[in-house]
Amino acid sequence: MTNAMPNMGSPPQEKRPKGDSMQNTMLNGAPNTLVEKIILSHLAAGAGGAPARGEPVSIVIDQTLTQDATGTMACLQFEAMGAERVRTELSVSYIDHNTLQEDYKNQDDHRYLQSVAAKYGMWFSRAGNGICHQVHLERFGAPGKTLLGSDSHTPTGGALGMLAIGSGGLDVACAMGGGPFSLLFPKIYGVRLSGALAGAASAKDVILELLRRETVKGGVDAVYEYFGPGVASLAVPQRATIANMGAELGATSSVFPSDGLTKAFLENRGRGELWRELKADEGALYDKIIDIDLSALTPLAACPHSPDNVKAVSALAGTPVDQVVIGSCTNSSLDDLAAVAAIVRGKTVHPRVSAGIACGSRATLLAADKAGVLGELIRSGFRILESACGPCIGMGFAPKSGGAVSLRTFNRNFKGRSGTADAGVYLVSPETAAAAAIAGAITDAGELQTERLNTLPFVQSTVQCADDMLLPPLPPEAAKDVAVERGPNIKPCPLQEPAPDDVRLVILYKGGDNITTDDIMPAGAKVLPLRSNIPEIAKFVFSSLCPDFYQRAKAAGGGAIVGGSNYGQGSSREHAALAPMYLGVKAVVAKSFARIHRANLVNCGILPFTFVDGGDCDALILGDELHFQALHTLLDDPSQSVIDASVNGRTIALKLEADARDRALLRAGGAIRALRERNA
Ligand code: MIC
Ligand code: SF4
Repeated sequence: MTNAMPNMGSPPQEKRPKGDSMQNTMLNGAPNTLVEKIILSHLAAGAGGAPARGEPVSIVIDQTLTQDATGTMACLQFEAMGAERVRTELSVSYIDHNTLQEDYKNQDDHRYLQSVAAKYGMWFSRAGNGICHQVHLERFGAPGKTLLGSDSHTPTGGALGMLAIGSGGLDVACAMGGGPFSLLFPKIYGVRLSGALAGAASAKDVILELLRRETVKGGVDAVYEYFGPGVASLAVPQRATIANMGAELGATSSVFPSDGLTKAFLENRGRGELWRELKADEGALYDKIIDIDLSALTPLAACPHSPDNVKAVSALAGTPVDQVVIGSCTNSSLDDLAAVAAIVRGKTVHPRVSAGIACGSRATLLAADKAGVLGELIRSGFRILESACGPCIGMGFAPKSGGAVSLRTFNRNFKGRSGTADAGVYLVSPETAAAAAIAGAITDAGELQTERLNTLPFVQSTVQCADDMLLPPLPPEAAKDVAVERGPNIKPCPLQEPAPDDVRLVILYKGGDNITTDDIMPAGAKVLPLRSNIPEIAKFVFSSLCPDFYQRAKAAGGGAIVGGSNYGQGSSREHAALAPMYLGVKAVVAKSFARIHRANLVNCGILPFTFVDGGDCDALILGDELHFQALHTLLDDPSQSVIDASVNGRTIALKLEADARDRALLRAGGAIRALRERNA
């Protein structure tokens, strides 16, 4: 046990795993963490006895969210399941990613999604209303609920004490149909906060500090649960910044207790009746405890090209800056905008800097208008971009060429994601971004004298009008007459073949550690409009890392991919599995996988192998042929997890860590085929 500190008035303990694997903890009757409480209160029917950490568990999903870039596939899959109406307490379809509308494609997707929402009983958040996570937090999030979203930053909702998890669209489609969500019972890492933020340190610096310590793979199959006296010094929007960017740790989710500040947040938005107090039990066990003294934090920046490449802003001071963008789903509260306004008041954006605001919600923009914040930002020279994802995924506002330095309050800085291949993106707090916008160089905002604004009254007075762009579900009688609108770019979701027994797979691509889903299936203004058309978007698989991947895959009639550790980190985009599947990829062999991407591979019937004892990765080279025999025996026998593959006369042992459900999906050729088989 670590030196125990009060956990909201009670001592938590660090659970020390014995041996190399995690100890199974019987949950019922023992003191529980908040995460355990939410999971236990949502166990799906037939889930059996008390689940143990590290073992598969199925939970009931109360709420779902989809966004347009992943939502069209999710809705096509939902339609294919034949349900008449969503069966969740609440499902919301957001339009926020593909809003550039360079031609008909994006708008066709919007109309398709709007008509599906009307037909099947979902809420619909119109383009311009804001980014799914920010709007969901403000308008729908509720303590103690489960939320599954087809976007990796769904855990933003953890700021309200809900268990909010990102997944592929197919898993969300199943949850919309009333199905449970299956996951590994996560490890639970306690983050004990003490002190209070001081000077120019911001909530963003809390999560950057955690990324510095834990890295982008530190949280795989874990949930970070926050507790300790420092929690009470962080308002819900600050907690949301931290929970949002927990996705960059690779975590399943991040969860804060629901306390008096949660109550105030909900009451200020006219939703006070949803509040309930939630916290961990005295003596709850954590797999490890991480201590952060908020008062010791100083401004930090995640340097190019990874969110865990964190340095002190003071060490980067003086670096010339070409672009500053504020907003995204990470830093879009009125407090964030007010902090920027306080710094830029009476000043003008430096001539070298192109500055923009991509605010995550229209409600925040309206409140910022009332508070006089928006006017201050416009006056100082910030360009007000649409309330949407925009620059965060290269949908406009790309930096200049020649190694531009872009400071963003966003959550991802993968190479090329900004739309400019050689730009270097630094992830920083709104305060650090604002200081750089004025100075034209990275600057410690602590050196500037600023006065904060009390934003609360402006939030309260804008709640009502912010609902105008949300369309509520239609009643069933009206819904049944709705015709679904399908534009010509919306193509059916392709299917994988059932698993072969004996197969030879050419290695089409070999990458290193931390390959992102942006690497596998890039986003950006050119590619994103093709999200509803797998045959077309497949032409862009690995297009920045391996420009001839498509031709290679076509010529070989499919094959395998080899990667290092944390393969598929980053987004939830199913397209990073669907498009390779369409090109005939049947296996990915990696040192380890990111959680959501691994689940997406299985849903697409792509075998996710790891190396036994981490070995043999170096032995595999591009163009090698992996010969698998008796794959059916591997998939049908739950006691078997290792298979020998022959490669150019050698044999390498590969591991398939898969539970019964995964094996069934892989055998059938993916989740849709498995579902069809079951229904037949
Ligand atoms: C992202 O931030 O990478 C995205 C774009 O929001 C993705 C979803 C997508 O690719 O559509 C995510 O985070 O899951
Ligand atoms: Fe949108 Fe960026 Fe947030 Fe993804 S990370 S949801 S692209 S704002």
